[in-house]
Amino acid sequence: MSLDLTLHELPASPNNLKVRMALGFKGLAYTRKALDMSTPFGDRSALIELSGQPRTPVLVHGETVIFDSNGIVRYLEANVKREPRLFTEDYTEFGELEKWELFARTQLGKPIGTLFGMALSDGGTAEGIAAANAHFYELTGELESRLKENGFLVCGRTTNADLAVVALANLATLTEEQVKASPLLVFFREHLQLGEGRELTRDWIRRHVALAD
Ligand SMILES: N[C@@H](CCC(=O)N[C@@H](CS)C(=O)NCC(=O)O)C(=O)O
Repeated sequence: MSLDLTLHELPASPNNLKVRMALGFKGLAYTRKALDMSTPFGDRSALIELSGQPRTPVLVHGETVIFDSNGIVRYLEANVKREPRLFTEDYTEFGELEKWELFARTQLGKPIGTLFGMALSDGGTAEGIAAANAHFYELTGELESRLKENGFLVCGRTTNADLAVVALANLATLTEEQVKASPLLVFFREHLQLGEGRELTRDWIRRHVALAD
């Protein structure tokens, strides 16, 4: 489906990956514009002028500008292309779906945020890295049990719950090819692992990340 869609992104970032998986899942073609990162924190002026805030992802659809990854996915579903669905009509399931979005942001995001902090400062300590991995491993245990039922987090199919959690969990399964352009991702490839007993999680990440290609 060809529409006037442009994604302003930081290619290595989880929230941007979430939106690219959503666009791929819905079969929407779009233009990618990477943030200029030639200075340490990147030049945010164009992004701020465009959307009133400094963070990626920002999606432009014709004259409409949308920021925040979950906001963008909701916008796509409600206004651009309903099917295939990333949300649900069911009231209770919708609540479950939003709980997993919150799990990504408030729980899985914690050890990942700690590692981002380390990568962006002094590289952290071996103890700090081990503690973040132990926390991450405990949380992915919840995913592995959940995926045993039918291979998805809610609704028995791909939803934004899967995309939100995969976007972060993917940092533990990065390939050499995927980290080529980003020293930050090299840090994750070297210092974050899924560990043993996470085969369903590993396969579920791989299936969903492929949507972004
Ligand atoms: N709530 C926002 C968070 C956006 C956000 O934190 N974006 C990060 C990338 S994942 C960003 O732009 N980081 C650039 C930076 O601060 O260097 C969303 O979900 O889109």
